[in-house]
Amino acid sequence: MPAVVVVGAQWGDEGKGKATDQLGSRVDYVVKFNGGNNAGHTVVVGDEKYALHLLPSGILSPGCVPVIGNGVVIDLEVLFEEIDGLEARGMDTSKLLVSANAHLIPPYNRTLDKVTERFLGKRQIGTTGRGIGPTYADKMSRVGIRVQDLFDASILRQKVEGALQQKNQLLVKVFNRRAVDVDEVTETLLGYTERLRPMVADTSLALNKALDDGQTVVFEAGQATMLDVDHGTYPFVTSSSAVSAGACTGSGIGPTRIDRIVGVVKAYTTRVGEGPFPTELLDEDGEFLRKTGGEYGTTTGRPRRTGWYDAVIARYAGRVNGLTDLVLTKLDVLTGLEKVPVCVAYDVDGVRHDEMPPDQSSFHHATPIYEYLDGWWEDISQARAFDELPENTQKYVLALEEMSGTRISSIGVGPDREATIVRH
Ligand code: 2SA
Ligand code: GDP
Ligand code: MG
Repeated sequence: MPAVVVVGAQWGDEGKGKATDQLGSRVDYVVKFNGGNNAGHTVVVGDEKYALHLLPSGILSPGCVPVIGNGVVIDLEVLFEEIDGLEARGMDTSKLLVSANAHLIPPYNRTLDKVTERFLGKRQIGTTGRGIGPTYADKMSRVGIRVQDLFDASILRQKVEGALQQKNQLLVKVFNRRAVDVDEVTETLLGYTERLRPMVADTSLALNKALDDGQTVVFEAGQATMLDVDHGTYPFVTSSSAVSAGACTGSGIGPTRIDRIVGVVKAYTTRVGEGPFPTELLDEDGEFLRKTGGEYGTTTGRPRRTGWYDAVIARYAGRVNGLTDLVLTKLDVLTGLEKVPVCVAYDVDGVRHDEMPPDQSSFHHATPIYEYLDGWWEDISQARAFDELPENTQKYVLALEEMSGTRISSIGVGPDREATIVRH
């Protein structure tokens, strides 16, 4: 399996971190290709729990080279905090490679993210407040600051000055804030240069060479299909390419190099932040899923919105990502329900939609059409083979597979690395 992409098939937090980590022992490189420290991946190894934000999950596997690709936006303060935190727990972070083309999140973009959300009031997106949107906007507007700019102080200063020309107007005149000082920002960023220098590499070249040599590379998406800036529920999305194609633009490999595209999907659905969510549960079933599934943001601690499995979304994710297989996670969370509803289609103003409606306002009005599957009561967390699962659990998995249109290759029955059933 030389090049594998792992993407979220819903609205994030499907367990991509665990899915990537599990491939870890057989993997030479793990690449983060989009997003920044808005992401939160929790990986449980024995009694230890690791929350990763900027570092790819491969950092937890000895021998694996973690890579931050050009498509990522980096908050250097957070990067070094995360590195220090892992080193203090005895993890080796010395192999980390960082693309010279990745963009930096300057402190003023964190401020802009937060004040813009406040300004939007009821129309807010519910961002993580980490400066992600403003930094990708700067990249597209060609006023972004890149990793390589740190190595020329006068260029860096010019770029910060250029970016602040517009932003200070906005901060002072619209948001009633004080102007940001060019020298202060430049000095703060330069303060990280020497620590970052040894990690900076031509990551596109390194990854292509690794693939040429037959090594295994896993590309790990942050966020998910329904949060993708093109294919998600725009404008309630993140600002990067979270679908499989983003692995190419965000790391500098061509599409022909990819062998396998794994979609990670929860046995139910969650979403953090604002935006439409047809199967959302605002009752005690929703609370049951949140409590039993521990559905609170890994980065911000926000309670996640919860709902039943949505097969329309899974089929859509299969299509826009070109999924080869699905990893189904958190099946254990559904134990103890009499019936488990699964959304098979939507009703939009009296019309049945088997596929994702092409326009956003229909999706806002979509109500789920459910099929009700039989539940199970047995503890499944110790099962390690498909036929060790209760009959109704097996039927649930097979029904999801059929409705979602993609083969389920692995099933998560607990947070731990070992709590997994691999299907051959
Ligand atoms: P942003 O900050 O600009 O990317 O926010 C835009 C939308 O994207 C959503 N988003 C996420 N949704 C789920 N999980 C994410 N990561 C963290 C986690 C979230 C947390 O793993 O738990 O801790 O709150 C993530 N990152 C971004 C966000 O909610 C907005 O809807
Ligand atoms: P990611 O952003 O997709 O990596 O997912 P997160 O780490 O934000 O959220 C997934 C959560 O579910 C984490 O706390 C994982 O430890 C946990 N998890 C992953 N797989 C399973 C599973 O099969 N069962 C249970 N109970 N928890 C799981
Ligand atoms: Mg997460």
